[in-house]
Amino acid sequence: MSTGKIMWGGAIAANQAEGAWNVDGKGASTADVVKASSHGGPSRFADVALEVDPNEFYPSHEAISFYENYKSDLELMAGMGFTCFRTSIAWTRIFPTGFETEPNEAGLKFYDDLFDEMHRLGMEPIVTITHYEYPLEAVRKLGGIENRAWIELYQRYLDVILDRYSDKVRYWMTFNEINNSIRLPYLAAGTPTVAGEDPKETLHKGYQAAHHAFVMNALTVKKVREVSTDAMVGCMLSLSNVYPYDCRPENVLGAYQTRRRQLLFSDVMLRGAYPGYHARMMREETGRDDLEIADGDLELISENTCDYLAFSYYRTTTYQEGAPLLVNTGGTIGAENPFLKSSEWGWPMDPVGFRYTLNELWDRYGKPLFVAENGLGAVDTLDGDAIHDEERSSYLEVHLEQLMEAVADGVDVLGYTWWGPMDIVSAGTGQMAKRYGFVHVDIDDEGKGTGQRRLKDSYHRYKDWIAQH
Ligand code: BGP
Repeated sequence: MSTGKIMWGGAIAANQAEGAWNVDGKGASTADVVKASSHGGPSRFADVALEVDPNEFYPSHEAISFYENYKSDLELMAGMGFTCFRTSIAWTRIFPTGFETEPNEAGLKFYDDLFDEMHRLGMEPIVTITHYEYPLEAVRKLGGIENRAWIELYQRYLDVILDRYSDKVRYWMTFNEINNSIRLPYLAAGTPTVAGEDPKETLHKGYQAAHHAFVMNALTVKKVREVSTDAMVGCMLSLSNVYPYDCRPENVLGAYQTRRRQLLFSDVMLRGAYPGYHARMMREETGRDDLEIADGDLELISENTCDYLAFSYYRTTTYQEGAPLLVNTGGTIGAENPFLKSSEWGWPMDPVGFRYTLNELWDRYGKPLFVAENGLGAVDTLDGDAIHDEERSSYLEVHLEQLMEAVADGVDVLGYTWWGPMDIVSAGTGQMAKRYGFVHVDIDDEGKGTGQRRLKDSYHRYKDWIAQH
């Protein structure tokens, strides 16, 4: 049963909201060289040129200028009664290339001011240490986190931010949706595409990147325990769920095996060891048995497990033997579920699946859960200054109802942060048109507009919900 009050709020990521991509000493991140794409188009993370082309438009460069507007934006969030707010620290505001030995004070100051403002408004900062935004210069030189050299760079970053913010931040999350490191390697592990590379080799790099993430996650837990008495560290995974397409035993087994490709990550970071199925899974996927594990890694992982599990839940899909299985920013995509309606971006809406997932994860780990992302990306239509976004309000309310059913089932929920409480840049496509916000932001897919903020009908619906809970 939930031991305390649930924190209600919203979640963003530095690279999808702040803009100011090269201001006050910030260096370019892996997000800052990713162009926009369109829904259904090719992945914007394939073949990313690791340099900024001055003639190109990059959605992260200005985004919604949260770096400049954070005080007024947070006021709007507080207006809904938020008791928490999730965002990430942009690694390259602190270490512009990732290699510096001294941090960038202007970057440190920004997050000091940001966290102070959150506390002033009664919102607990929920901080993602890195959210799809690795230092680009380090990626150019090292590749992604499949290169063990990243552990030293991460430790340096970790020491600075924990020493600086431990008195302001009580809820840390390490790597955003780190289970995407195997199937969205550039996005989640900073791994550049290598033209013509054997896909099995790419997958193996993902498993190696995952191992280094497990080590860095453990180092985070170790450091937080050294510098803070009441702070908690969560691992953060993309855990939208997958059902068997039907009662055919092969589909039931296949769904479970697909689910364990995601739960492998939380198994290691919450239970402290590689599960027995890992070796066969990696061998079958990559053709290789080997993984570079240094002396002490497994002990470190075993002794420093996370305090809670943070995850994103958007939708569910199904496993049908022989049907293609893909992964995008919303999670796994398999065969269509005939019982579910989908959003305009093709994301099925499944509130009962949300209750199911909360129970599944609570039963598996027995550790507090934090819903770090849930939300509906949809097209908004302005009616003068009004936006009657009934579908978004309905998505919110039916999912929150099912969250409360899970709490009644005995699930311990720490908090719920709606993804994109104000419109921000989509990770999957770089669009602004895919709007999640309760607050409309007048910026379009080309980065044009007044930036004006307007309250949508859903703003008041979430406000009412929070007031009643
Ligand atoms: C998750 C990311 C977020 C967010 C979300 C929604 O993968 O953690 O960054 O973007 O997906 O996805 P999208 O923005 O593609 O709609």
